[in-house]
Amino acid sequence: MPKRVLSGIQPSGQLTLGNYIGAIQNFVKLQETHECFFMVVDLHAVTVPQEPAALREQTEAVAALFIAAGIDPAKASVFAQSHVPAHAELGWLMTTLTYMGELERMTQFKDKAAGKESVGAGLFVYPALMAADILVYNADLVPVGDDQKQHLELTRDLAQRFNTRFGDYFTIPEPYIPKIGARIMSLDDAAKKMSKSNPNPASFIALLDPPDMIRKKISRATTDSGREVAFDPAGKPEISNLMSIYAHCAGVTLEEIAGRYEGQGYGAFKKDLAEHVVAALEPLQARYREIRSSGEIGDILKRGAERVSAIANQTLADVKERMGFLAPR
Ligand code: AQP
Repeated sequence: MPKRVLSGIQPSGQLTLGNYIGAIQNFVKLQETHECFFMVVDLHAVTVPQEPAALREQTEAVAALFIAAGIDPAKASVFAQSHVPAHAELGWLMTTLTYMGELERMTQFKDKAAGKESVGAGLFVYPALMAADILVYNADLVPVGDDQKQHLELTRDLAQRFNTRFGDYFTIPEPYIPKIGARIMSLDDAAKKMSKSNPNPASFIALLDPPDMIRKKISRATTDSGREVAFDPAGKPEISNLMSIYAHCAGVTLEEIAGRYEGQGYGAFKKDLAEHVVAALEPLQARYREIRSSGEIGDILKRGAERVSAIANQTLADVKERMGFLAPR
């Protein structure tokens, strides 16, 4: 039996190069060897306020970007989280197994709540819903960027907790994190990860940014002092981040990049980097436009939800039985 893979992306803004390198590129690879489930996690997106029209548009856009990036709906199930109600119900059950202290320790919550006057309770409990997303399919492997590692640890703890209390049932999922590019940083501040919900659009490269905008954003990206193109995340975080992006988009190693720009300074490096990013994204953007204009996304999502629902509903029924819920007649 091939191992089962589950992952998701929030339709909370325009997908970035960080989402692509940290997550989607691995989705595309894994579909060749694993049973894959990739979802647009719309229930997570509403943990921060969303305009209804924008949420609908972004949900379709994320699904279309999955396909444009190379996910084949004949190989992998692509669906919207809210189309499979078992996620929300198991999410509640997982919330009841989660301790406040565990949620309070989540760095993503702390980052997103920082400086806000009022923060929705959904943002606080979201890791329990994420645990349900994974456990409802008994997934073996979860391809994510580095920022999701802590949430995955919680998922593993919750699965173990459930198994201890109610008898062995859940598979304990493993993270699958890229070696380079697991955390692509902001273009304006290498201390922060690149994020689609960052209000400053110059901080990220969106997968659908036009070529000239990509060139402009990269030429204005912050760089460390000095002029040597060298990979040193502690000493040269900005250049190291740009080098990781270069390595992914051009398909070369960090050593090759350092060798290529020896003695040339940052200018030539950034100029070439922009062209590699543009070249990597152009075919994806062309496919995206085709898919959106074909109007296929609704059907792809419908078929995906139909395929995965039987598994999710069975897990939910098993879990409820183990927890002592009376079965409906
Ligand atoms: N900067 C990043 N580098 C590498 N991987 C990243 N991911 C996100 N940012 C980077 C990975 O992309 C997947 C989708 O993430 P998500 O949409 O569920 O939410 P997120 O992790 O919170 O990503 P964003 O872009 O920062 O979204 P917002 O701004 O809405 O919170 C995950 O696998 C994540 O690790």
